[in-house]
Amino acid sequence: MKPITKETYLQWYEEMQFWRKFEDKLAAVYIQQKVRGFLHLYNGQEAVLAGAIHAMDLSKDKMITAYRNHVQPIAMGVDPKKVMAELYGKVTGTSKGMGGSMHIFSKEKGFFGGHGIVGAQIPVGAGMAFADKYFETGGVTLTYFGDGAARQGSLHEAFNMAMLWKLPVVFICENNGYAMGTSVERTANHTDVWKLGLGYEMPCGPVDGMNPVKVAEAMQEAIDRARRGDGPTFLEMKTYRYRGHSMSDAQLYRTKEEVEEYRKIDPITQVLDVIKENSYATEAEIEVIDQRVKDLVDECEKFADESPFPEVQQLYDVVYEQENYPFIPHRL
Ligand SMILES: Cc1ncc(C[n+]2csc(CCOP(=O)(O)OP(=O)(O)O)c2C)c(N)n1
Ligand SMILES: [Mg+2]
Repeated sequence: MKPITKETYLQWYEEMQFWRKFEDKLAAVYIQQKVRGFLHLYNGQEAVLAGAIHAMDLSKDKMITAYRNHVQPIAMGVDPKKVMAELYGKVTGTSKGMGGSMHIFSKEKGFFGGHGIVGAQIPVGAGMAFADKYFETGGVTLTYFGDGAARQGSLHEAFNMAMLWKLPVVFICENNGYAMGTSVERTANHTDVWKLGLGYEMPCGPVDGMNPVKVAEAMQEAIDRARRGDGPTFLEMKTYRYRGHSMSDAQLYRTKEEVEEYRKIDPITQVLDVIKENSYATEAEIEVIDQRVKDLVDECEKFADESPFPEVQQLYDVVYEQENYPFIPHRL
C-alpha cells in the first residue's frame, strides 16, 4: 500500500471537509428549493470513501454505488462544480441536468452512478468487473451498496457469479445502521452483514468504516486480490449517517443521543486529531485549509446558480426514437 504519511492525513482532512461542506451546502440550497426531488446525504460516511480512494488505481479502477452518490465522483476527479450543477438540474451538470441527485455519472472518470433501485447496482458492478476481466484491462470495480440492499436477491446472484468467474470486484456494504427508517436489527436474524460472503466462500469481513486507515488497509488487500486474478472480496464497512435517509426524513426511529455517540468517532475529527497530535499542521494552516474548502463550495454554488437550465429540445436529444412510431409530439 502507498504509505500513509503527513500528506495523506492533510489530503484526507481537506477532501473529507470538502465533501461534508459540499453536502451541507446541498442541504441548505435544497431548503431554498434550488435542488429538488430526493436528496440523500453522505455526512458521517466519508472515511469509507477516503480510505478506498487511497487504495485505488484511479487510472483504471471503477466505482458504482446507490443514490448517496454526490461526493464519490468528486473523489474520483469529476469537477465538483459540475456535480452541483447536475443537482440543480442545470445544463452544465454531469448529465446535462437530466440525471439529478441520484444519477451522477462519469464514464471518463470511472464513476458509473448513481442508482435509485435498491440493490440494482450490485450485479451491474459484477458485470463491469466481467468486462475488465474479458478485456484484460487490469481494472478493479468497487461496488457499493447499503445494509438494506444487502438483503436483496440480486446480491446473491452477483456473489455467486463473481466467485464462480473470479471477477475483479470488491463488494462493499456501507452498513450505516438503517435502511430508510428500519434498523438492521429489525430486518435480519443476524446483524453481521459480512457473513453473507461465507455462503459463497468469498473472502469477507467487517471493517471500522469510521477510520480511513482501517478502510484503506482492508481495501488494499481486497483490490490486490482482485487485481492478481483471485476474485472478489466482500467488506462490511461499519459506519453511520448523521442526517436522515433523505431530506424528508423526520428521524423518529432513532435518538439524538445515538447520533451524538457516533459524532464522537467522527472520521474528520479522527483525522484532525492525528494531524494535531503529530504537529502535521499548525492551527493557522488548518484555518487556511478550511477557508480553501469554503471558497470551493461557494464557487460550486455560484457556478450552479449562474448556469442555465437545459433547452426543452434537449428532452428529445438523449432518447432513443423509433423512426416509424406515429405519436412523437415534437414531430407532429
Ligand atoms: C427495489 C427498491 N425497493 C425499495 C426502494 C425504496 N428505498 C429507497 S432507499 C431504501 C433503503 C435502502 O437502505 P440501504 O441499502 O441501507 O442504503 P442507505 O440509504 O442506508 O445508504 C429503500 C427501501 C427502492 N428505491 N428500490
Ligand atoms: Mg443503510
